[in-house]
Amino acid sequence: MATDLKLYENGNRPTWCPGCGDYAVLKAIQRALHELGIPPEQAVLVSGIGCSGKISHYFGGYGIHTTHGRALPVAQGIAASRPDVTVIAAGGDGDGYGIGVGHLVHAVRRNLPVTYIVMDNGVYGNTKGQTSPTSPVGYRSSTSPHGNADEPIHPLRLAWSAGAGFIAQGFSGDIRHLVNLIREAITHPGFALVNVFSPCVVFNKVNGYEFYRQSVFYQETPAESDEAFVRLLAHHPFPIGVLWQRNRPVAARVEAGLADTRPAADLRAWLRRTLA
Ligand SMILES: Cc1ncc(C[n+]2csc(CCOP(=O)(O)OP(=O)(O)O)c2C)c(N)n1
Ligand code: SF4
Repeated sequence: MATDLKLYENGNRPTWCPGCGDYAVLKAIQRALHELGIPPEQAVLVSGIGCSGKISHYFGGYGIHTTHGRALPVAQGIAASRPDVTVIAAGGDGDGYGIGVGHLVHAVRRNLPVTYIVMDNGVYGNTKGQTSPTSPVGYRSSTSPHGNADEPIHPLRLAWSAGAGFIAQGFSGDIRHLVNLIREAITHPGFALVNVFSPCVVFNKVNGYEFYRQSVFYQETPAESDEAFVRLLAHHPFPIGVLWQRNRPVAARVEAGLADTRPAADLRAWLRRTLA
């Protein structure tokens, strides 16, 4: 391993509530990069808005905190122009499967090398626990006081139907497993979705650690056929692991060598000249 694990931290102390699942996701990203020997200065963490979106504040490499639902457009821009950099995008279920869901579908189709980690807690944690796109039917909150009547988004099915090459699911209650998933996602040559059950211990009293401990099972190998994948997702309890993996051509721009590989210093000089 090339560098000290401490270098993947930046000294900022997370403001997440004690016990929030997002701590485990941050740790897993740091460890995965460290184990892969990717130094922090070769990695960027792009995040959306929400409690989960704060993750980029705590990362020792490059970080960009974007606007709500917009982590993926920014991450894809970086991936298209700097193929030498490891690009990770991260956010919540509201961010990625609500306001940003259109970007998810197109990022999957475009297949640029971005690892997208969604901290799925089934609520809008940051705005005090409203019903989110992955809240179950019947879920009660200030925005669905009589119980949620909307069918939840199934993110893995959605990504798969758009042609995803890599789909994994993890749980904040098992960091070692999550590190392995993120390592595999980063090394996958194309877009990779990692949905993480990451409990909000303050607002979601239904889908917490205990619920997921009882509700997940370890799937050791990706599904071998479309039918097997569909069967896997219909399963309750929920599978965690790499559930789907196919190599698809990465976006033409990168593959054709058209991506901009000039060193950052040249780019800065070019920007200064252009803006002068
Ligand atoms: C355009 C826009 N609309 C609404 C908001 C208010 N807002 C901030 S965070 C958030 C929801 C976050 O939920 P989620 O993505 O699930 O993240 P969590 O806080 O649960 O990690 C909303 C609606 C905003 N910041 N910007
Ligand atoms: S409100 Fe929920 S999601 Fe936000 S930091 Fe606290 S536990 Fe985590």
